[in-house]
Amino acid sequence: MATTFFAPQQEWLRKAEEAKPALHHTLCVPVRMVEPVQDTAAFQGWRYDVSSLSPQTVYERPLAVGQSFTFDFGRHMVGYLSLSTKTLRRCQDAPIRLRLMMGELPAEMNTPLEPWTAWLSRAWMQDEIINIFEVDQSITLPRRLAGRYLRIEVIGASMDFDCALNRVTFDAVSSAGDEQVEEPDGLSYEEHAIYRVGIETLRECMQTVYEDGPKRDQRLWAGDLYLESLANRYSFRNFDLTRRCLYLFAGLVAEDGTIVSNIFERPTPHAQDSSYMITYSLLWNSTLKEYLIDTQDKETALDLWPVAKRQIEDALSYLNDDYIFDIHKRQVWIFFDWRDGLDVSTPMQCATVFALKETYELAKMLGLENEVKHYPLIARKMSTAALRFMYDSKRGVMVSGPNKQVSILAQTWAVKSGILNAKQGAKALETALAMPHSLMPGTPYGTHYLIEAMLMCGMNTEAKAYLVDYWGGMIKRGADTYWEAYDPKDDFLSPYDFFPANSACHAWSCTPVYFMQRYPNVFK
Ligand code: RAM
Repeated sequence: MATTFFAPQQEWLRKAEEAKPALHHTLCVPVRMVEPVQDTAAFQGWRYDVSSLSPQTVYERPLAVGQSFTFDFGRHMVGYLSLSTKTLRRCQDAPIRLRLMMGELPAEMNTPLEPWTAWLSRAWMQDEIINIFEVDQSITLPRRLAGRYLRIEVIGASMDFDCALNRVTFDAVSSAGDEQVEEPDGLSYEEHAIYRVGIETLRECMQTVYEDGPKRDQRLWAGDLYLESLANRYSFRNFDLTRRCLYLFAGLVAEDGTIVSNIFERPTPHAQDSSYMITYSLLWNSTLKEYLIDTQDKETALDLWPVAKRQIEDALSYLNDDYIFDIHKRQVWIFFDWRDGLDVSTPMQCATVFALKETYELAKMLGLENEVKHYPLIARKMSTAALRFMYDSKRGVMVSGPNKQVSILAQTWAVKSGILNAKQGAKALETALAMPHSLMPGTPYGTHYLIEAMLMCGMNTEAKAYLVDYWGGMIKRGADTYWEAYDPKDDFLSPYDFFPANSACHAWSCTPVYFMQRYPNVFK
């Protein structure tokens, strides 16, 4: 049997299994038929217009080669598609061949996918060809799908008989179910929409783990988990799901005890090979701390405490004699955002300080601070080093790397870690935001930390305006759920080199839910 770093890993996996939630099912049917329209003014160049057909009229039409129908279910769904067919004339003498495509956004549905230029698998796209040998039956596609739109094209049919689609249904699943959550008071119409879309995003991503994106990658990432669990606190309050995810990561640590960045549940829970990413390993500690705050479940936190300590020990092994996190010491993935060209050295220095403080807090809550009494001193020395080597005091901004890059994320993590105080932080954020060449985040994940930093620095009006503009911008461009990547200046931004591969329902983007509930005085 493979050796494990922590003796109770099997036990932890068992506890994770015990906490697996049941899925709630909702039967959905198409609400209208739509027609694609190419439109340079629309997001990514495509929009849907309401068709003159209704689903009912489509169900009465004989299927003929060349027909194409697009059903709009009126909401984002995650689950299983069923369709049934019925004979209209004579009897079936040949199979019917259909090309199906399910998708989240109009452009994803209508942009030619070949040649496939993304560096992720083409198979994430939700198109299938099916052959129906038995009309008058219902079939359910085995693949779990995510999206709002379904296109059915008829690519093979016999002239000797007529049949029609009979009914198209979708069994939508989520562990959050249809449960309605309380909304904050006093929101404007626009803010209300921003909040609702955040809730829908989280609901769709809450399956038997907190998934990152139900279309793609359909798995549990530690960084996404951190933000999802914060939004869950203020909405569904399903803390068993958080506990399950914490245990899954603990049960599946790498050979050296580090938390892996992502986990698959099926066929049995396992980690992606060599998926070590130190920023996410450290955020796992924060997730555990926040879980303890939410639940007071000391038993779980004590059980997992050695894992948290191990993450800090690992991070400290990168420090050089100047108390600088040396990003070149070992091969390591340091992720803060998908923006190309982001220098991660300063954000990483700050993220380590943040993790030291968070883990120390956790220790205090567990009465174990004696075990980690050296943490505060290391955090102080690292903070001093950061201010000495990474802070441009003249301009009042954090800089990163040999080219002294000014990025928004270097400022936000300096604020989050407390390396910059509120006054310095406000100055750094304002300066960096005003600089034409400072690097902006390219995802709602990175933007989350910007909003958080603004709020920590008392930039309440700016934080609110930024949030409303950024997340509201997605809604104006047609979002039912928030997207994985979004840059108001670049509709085609894709971390994967081809925008249809982007996920349009992405957990890490749901955090307006968190902000609007956590800061009621700002958002009202
Ligand atoms: C994307 C995932 C996930 C994120 C990682 C770093 O591929 O969808 O959301 O955590 O990147």
